[in-house]
Amino acid sequence: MRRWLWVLVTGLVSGLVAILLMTVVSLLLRLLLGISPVVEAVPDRIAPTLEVHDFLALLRQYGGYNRLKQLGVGSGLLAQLAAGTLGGVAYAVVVEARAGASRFARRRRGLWFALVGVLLIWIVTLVVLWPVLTANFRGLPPMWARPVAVLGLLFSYAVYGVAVVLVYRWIATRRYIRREEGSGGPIPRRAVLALGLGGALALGSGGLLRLLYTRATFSYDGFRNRGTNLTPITSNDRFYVVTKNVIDPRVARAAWRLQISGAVENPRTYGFEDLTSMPSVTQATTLMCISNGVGDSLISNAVWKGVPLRDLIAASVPRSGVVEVVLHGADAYTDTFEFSKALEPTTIAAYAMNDVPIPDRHGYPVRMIVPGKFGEKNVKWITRVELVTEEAKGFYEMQGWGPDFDIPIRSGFYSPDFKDTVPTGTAVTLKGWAFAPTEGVSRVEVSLDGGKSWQEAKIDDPGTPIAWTFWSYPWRPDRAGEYQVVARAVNTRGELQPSRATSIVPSGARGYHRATVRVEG
Ligand SMILES: Nc1nc2c(c(=O)[nH]1)N[C@H]1C(S)=C(S)[C@@H](COP(=O)(O)O)O[C@H]1N2
Ligand SMILES: [Mo]
Repeated sequence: MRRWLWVLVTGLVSGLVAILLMTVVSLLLRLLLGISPVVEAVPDRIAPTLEVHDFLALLRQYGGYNRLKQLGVGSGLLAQLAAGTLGGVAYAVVVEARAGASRFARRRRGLWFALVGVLLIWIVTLVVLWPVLTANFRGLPPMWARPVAVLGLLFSYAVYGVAVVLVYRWIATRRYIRREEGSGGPIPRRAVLALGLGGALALGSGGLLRLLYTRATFSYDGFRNRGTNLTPITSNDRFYVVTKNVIDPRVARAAWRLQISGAVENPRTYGFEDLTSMPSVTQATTLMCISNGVGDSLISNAVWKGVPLRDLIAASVPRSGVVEVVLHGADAYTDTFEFSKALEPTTIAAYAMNDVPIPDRHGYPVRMIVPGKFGEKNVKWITRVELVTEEAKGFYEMQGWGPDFDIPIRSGFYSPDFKDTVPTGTAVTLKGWAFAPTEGVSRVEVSLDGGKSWQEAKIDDPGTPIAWTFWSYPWRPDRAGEYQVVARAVNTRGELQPSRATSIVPSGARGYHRATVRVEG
């Protein structure tokens, strides 16, 4: 009995120390080489397989995407810790299974068990995580990203396996375990020392986690372009942000490449300077997330500079039968759009945003700009454009979003702040934006009576077919009361924004932005 207790304790301590060491190693690999640790890759693997309603139910249940991400990684870390510790116990049991075995026999059994165990877990991991192993958060070219991830995983697991073996051997000296059945003894000093080492490793991984936490997207994912002082061009620090990642890529530009591949005669790979030395276009383009509810602010507009995708495609000579392009990000995010959209002159591989290099969170060094398509199609940190001859589905489309990803005619108020009360007789200027890709806005109308009557608003900034319009409507309410103000837009084809409200899922919200202005006398 006593002997088995020591076997278990020694296995437990060895497993714990080893898994903590592996955690430190995998976090270092994440920081330095951009290799996603298992705890990050697993949620990434699961997310697109969730059905959109289940996905949203989870978001609601756990209080949003950020909470869910934290929960995913947090519980993953705990599960990894538990599994690693149990692995140590299993190792100990296997090594000590036969009490009378010689030291060499034990060692051989232990080595085999560790070797087979590590290889098995590695292979299972590769099979399960295969689709997301293309992620490299330092932006390694696609041809390197997966092999590096595969080797990185093997290295982490090997560190664990070797550590279990060595720590176990070091603690399990003859004095404690090798002794005859039934003998007792104090807690092995080496077990205590090993636990101390485990504590140091725990501190180390805690430090690394804290460092990674400061870079995590929790603080800015879902950032909205809010306020009563919107401008036609959104500054980079106010541009809305949406990302699937727990920690966004930090692409090393020197290593980064953009590959044009798939159904092409001439696959090509571009470095950053190759792109910037090509003829470029500069255009204002408005981006809006499919999750932007009516009256919400996941919408922004910037001036993007880049190379038309069609120039890159032409240089690679597409084969016949191409129907779509699949875009791949450094974070293993993918999205797709029709080949015809890829050939439009305003679909660009952008490398500058409002005259500066694209900030990390918006897709440095290169992101796709796909005017009039929901934000998700505008893939950030892009590393590969793949031409395909069969329909494919992107990250969110797999969840069941769509099938339509064209931004509908939309409009909204951004001023005044509807929380404030307006004194009777004072001037209030109703201000808002309108967006009608890819026709452009021709007119905006405002109602002060909940939609019974409509007046034409003044266009302050006409925008373009692919960039929003800013408008205003001066008003001086002379009677106290609650006014329901409503806005709607008309595109240049004369089509009126549809009034029927639809939910965000599956193809984005529609309907009029209505707000209440309280006027007090
Ligand atoms: N690689 C990659 N690209 C991505 C995403 C992502 O998670 N990974 N999110 C998409 C979504 S859902 C939106 S709405 C836009 C947001 O772009 P922004 O953060 O620059 O506003 O990026 C899209 N591109
Ligand atoms: Mo989005």
